[in-house]
Amino acid sequence: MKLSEAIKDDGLGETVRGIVSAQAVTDLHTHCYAPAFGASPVPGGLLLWGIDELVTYHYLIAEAFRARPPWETPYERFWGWSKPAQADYIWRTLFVERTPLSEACRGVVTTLTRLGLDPNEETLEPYRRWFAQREPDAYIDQVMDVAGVDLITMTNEVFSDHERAMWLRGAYRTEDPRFAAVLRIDRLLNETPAALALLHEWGYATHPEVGAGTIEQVRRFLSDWIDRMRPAYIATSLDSSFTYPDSEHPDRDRIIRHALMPVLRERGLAWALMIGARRGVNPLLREGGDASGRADITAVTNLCGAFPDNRFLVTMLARENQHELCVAARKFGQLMPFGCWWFLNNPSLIEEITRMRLELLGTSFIPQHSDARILDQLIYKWDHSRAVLAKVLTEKYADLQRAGRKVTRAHIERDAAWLLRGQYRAFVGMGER
Ligand code: FIX
Ligand code: ZN
Repeated sequence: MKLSEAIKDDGLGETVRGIVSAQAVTDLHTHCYAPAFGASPVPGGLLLWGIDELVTYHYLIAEAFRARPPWETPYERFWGWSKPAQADYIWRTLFVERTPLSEACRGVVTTLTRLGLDPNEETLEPYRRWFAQREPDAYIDQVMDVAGVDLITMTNEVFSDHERAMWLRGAYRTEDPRFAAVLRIDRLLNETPAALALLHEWGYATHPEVGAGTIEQVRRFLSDWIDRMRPAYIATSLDSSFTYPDSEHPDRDRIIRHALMPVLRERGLAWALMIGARRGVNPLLREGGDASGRADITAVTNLCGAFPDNRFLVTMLARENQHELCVAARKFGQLMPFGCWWFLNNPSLIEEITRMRLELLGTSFIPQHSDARILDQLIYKWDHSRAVLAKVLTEKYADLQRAGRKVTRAHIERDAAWLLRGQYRAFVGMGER
């Protein structure tokens, strides 16, 4: 087919699917780590990979407690088991005794299949034997190749003692070109007094009363960690009650206004706000115990209005916030909606949200991030999201052709490259690596 030739409607779906599948993705948000941070099953290894990690993903733990409620399998009993024992239990409960229909279950199936394994085994032993033959560093290349991911953005928790110590001792001094760092500062904004006390311990002369001196120290802390991590952006997840301006949390308000915003602006970095998690609704489920809540979009529009020279990457967890986030983005060019986060990362919701974003924003948004916690999940998260993106794009191209505009292969390639890779890189000012 010639580049300039419009694609006939009957071949459109296949062409779009082919292009979207072949397009390399730059993944904006994951919890995957470079191997320099250590890898599972070595204790303390931050890079999680392999069958036992895949099957004990917190989404699946929560689902296992629905299949067998806590009066059948008490939480303490489950947490007392080793990781392989937990994985065996989840496999039996969700994949053998029941049909693995949920998105998280299907994800394990897709991942195994795309790795060339048969996902119909009764036990995990055959998979364990296969994974035992992999070595994490080379396996990262294999997973990135199968998933079609060219860069994995990490989430680097400066308030985790374990991770912070690794950065301080230079475990990651030689940057891994497959990964980008992100300075994640949840505690500073969500538990400000405790975070300021920690900063004090770490040599920053903060004071519990947030005055000019403390603001100066917080700026120094942020700058030091920007220098150390060289992050693609700074990130925070915020409760659904987040507001700005914030008279209920004056210290948080002051830190955002006088420390975070100026430092980000000076360093040319975006702030990623992940809004709408309600943490610890069921602490007995540990990582799986967080829920979602509807947030107030005026926090986002007020930030954009107050800081016109700052850039904001925003994802919101509640389905109810998606339309107003698109509307807000139409008002502020410095606001970039991204991803279908967590409980929205399901085909039906990705489809709805992506369609709405295309209709309201054209291609000026970042349709998805994987949020992979376990390396292998990159495979299914992107496989499933690409399929939905291709479906929605096909529908939109067909509408456009019906309206009289020719759509060529080159147009589709340009759009896919921008949506899956270019937009994120351009927004955060990431050069070609
Ligand atoms: O805060 C976050 O980055 C969330 O994505 C995670 O903490 C959450 O547990 C998750 O895995 C969602 O997909
Ligand atoms: Zn995340």
